[in-house]
Amino acid sequence: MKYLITGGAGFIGSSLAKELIKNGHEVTVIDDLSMGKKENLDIERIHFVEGDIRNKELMEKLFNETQFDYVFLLAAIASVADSIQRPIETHEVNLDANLNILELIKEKQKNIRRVVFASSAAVYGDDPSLPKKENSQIKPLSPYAVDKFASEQFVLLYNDLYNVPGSAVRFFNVYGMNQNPQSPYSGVLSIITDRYKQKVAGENAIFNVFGDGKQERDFVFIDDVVQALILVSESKNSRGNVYNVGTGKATSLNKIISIYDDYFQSSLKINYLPTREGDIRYSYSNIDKLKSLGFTPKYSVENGIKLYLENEL
Ligand code: NAD
Ligand code: UD2
Repeated sequence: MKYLITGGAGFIGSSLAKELIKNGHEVTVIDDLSMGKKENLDIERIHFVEGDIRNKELMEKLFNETQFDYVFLLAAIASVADSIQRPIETHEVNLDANLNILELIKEKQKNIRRVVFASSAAVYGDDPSLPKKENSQIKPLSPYAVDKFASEQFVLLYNDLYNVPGSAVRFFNVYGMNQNPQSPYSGVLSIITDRYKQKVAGENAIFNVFGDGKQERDFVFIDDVVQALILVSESKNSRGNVYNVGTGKATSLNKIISIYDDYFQSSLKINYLPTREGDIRYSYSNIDKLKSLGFTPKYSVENGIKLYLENEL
């Protein structure tokens, strides 16, 4: 099968690409390398296009050249903070470019089997009802979340209106190998891992906890996310539907820190700072809908973190 992954040099996209190649498929990746890295990819076995999904000529050329079976839309400026600083620029990537791609697929990709869009638990905002179900209240609190919701709805609309087979997934807090820790808004586990790497290297590492560490998230391991993406793309019943992707379990940041301390048999220096503005206290998913497709998360946070650290250090 022929696959296109936008944003495929990033954390989740590169892990998906690896699995698809392992399964014998042909994979094309388009990425502008703003956050992703070429080193995340097996460049010999992938058709890599360095470019911006906003570039209409480039996208048209890509869809003229190849008839894809599956398209995964993962490219995004995946930072809430950045979207608040630069709503117009992030909107162009997080919504407009995806709409243009859908239009191109409608016109040029008549045999496409599925388009899968990567949305976010951010669409649920801070409404206190838990766990989050796909039909829970939508309360986006940032341009990022508004664009994620609009893009996923466009994918579902193109499914219903124009017969472009589409599905969407709402990721909770994904962690694992190749997650970039560079920004203060990178996933918290990539930042903790980075601090431990510093400590192991003999540097004076300090990890900042925003708040009391009792905030809880649904941390889902990358291999489970890849499993979910492939399942959603291949299932007949998932057409026209949106799915939470998480574990269905909540873990506090303090518990995460203790799992790392146990693994390393030593404690990281913690600096407790005020709660981050707009931080959500508790978030976790209900994944019954995804389970109905045959999904079972294989990794507890303990097992996922262990595998992550074994690979990363
Ligand atoms: P990531 O930043 O590692 O990957 C996104 C990729 O998109 C990067 O490689 C980046 O270089 C690329 N990109 C950005 N702008 C581009 C552009 N204009 N043209 C081409 N490529 C561009 O992030 P990720 O964690 O792998 O996330 C993948 C998707 O899942 C994103 O859409 C993100 O919003 C969504 N998501 C991730 C999480 C998570 O926990 N990691 C949670 C919710 C949703
Ligand atoms: C996630 C998404 C975000 C948005 C949001 C919507 C990621 C990386 N972020 O933010 O894009 O979808 O959900 O709800 O997936 N923390 C620290 N120290 C640090 C970094 C983080 O204490 O150095 C805290 C942070 O304040 C938060 C928790 O750790 O309470 C998780 O932070 P995060 O940025 O990994 O994820 P989250 O859920 O805030």
